[in-house]
Amino acid sequence: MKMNHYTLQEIRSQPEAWAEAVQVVTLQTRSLKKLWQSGEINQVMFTGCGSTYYLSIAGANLFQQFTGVPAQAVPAGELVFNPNSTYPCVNAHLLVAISRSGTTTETIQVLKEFRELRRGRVVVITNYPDSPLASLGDIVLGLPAGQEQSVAQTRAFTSMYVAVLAMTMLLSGQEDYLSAMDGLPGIGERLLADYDDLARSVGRNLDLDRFYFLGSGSRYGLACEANLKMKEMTLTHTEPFHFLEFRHGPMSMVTDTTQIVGLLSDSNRSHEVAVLEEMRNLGAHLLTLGESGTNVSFDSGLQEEIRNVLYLPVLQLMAYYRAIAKGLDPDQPKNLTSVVELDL
Ligand code: F1P
Repeated sequence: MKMNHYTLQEIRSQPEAWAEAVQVVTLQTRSLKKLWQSGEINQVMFTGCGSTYYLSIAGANLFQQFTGVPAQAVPAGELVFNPNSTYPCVNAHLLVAISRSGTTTETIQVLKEFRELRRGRVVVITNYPDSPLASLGDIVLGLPAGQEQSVAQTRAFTSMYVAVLAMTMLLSGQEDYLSAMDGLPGIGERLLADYDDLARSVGRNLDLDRFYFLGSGSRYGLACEANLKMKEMTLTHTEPFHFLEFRHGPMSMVTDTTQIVGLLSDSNRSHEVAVLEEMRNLGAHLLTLGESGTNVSFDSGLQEEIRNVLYLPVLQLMAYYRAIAKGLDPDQPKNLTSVVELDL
């Protein structure tokens, strides 16, 4: 079995792309601040497709938390085909369009219509700064170090996520948090080395037949992304939930072949752990990630929201190892292409 998959190289090299993302945003400080202060922006929309829609969920949550401006994430396809029920009724928007390729048809269509209707200003975040989508942005955060060969997003996703995080810290005036982000790549590299064995042992346990990823607040979008990695790379039934939501029905699915992955916060740790303990009593296998006292402990010393990207590398590795254990090719997931281009 081929072991030098692109996917493994991309997962392991992603911390380098995080450093580029912080630098790219920092270099665009003036233009980002000028756009943000250019006029009363009273609604921020994040959009993308698949992984980049989940990134939008994570980004919108953080952006509203730190700037106080209402922010929401909508799949690009919904903005194209259901604009009246998705665009808020105000027009002073900032649209943040996120796309690894910069060629996804729905996302490009959103920007074309957004500009035609003069709904507001646009920031494009992409790994291909010369892409068609990038040409439609007022500001482009181009992240070429996040480019990848494999279909399922890993390095690309986290490079764009770090750019969203850095932009959020910049526009909310948290320059100290922005400079603290320089520590992320080194911590990411340590986690990838320290927890490779754990990721491999969970990934190789083929008795597990369903995975649930639990995350709340700014971690929910990341739980969605980890869920998608597991689907795309390993063809396993997986679902993401907000922690407390899991009790309201989905817990009926818990068996002794169920893996529950908890993206634990500090701020709501006790309520989140209570859910996990109940599921352990139903027979579920647990894997917890967080700053400390967890199976995967970051020990980062960083402020809670700055370290969210650290939840992903070990979970990406786990999906990779499960794909290998199942005899699948993680570089080329079944039924998928790296970009969806449509004739709209
Ligand atoms: C969007 C996307 C990915 C998905 C798959 C197909 O691509 O839907 O999120 O995982 O790779 O393409 P992009 O707009 O981010 O390039």
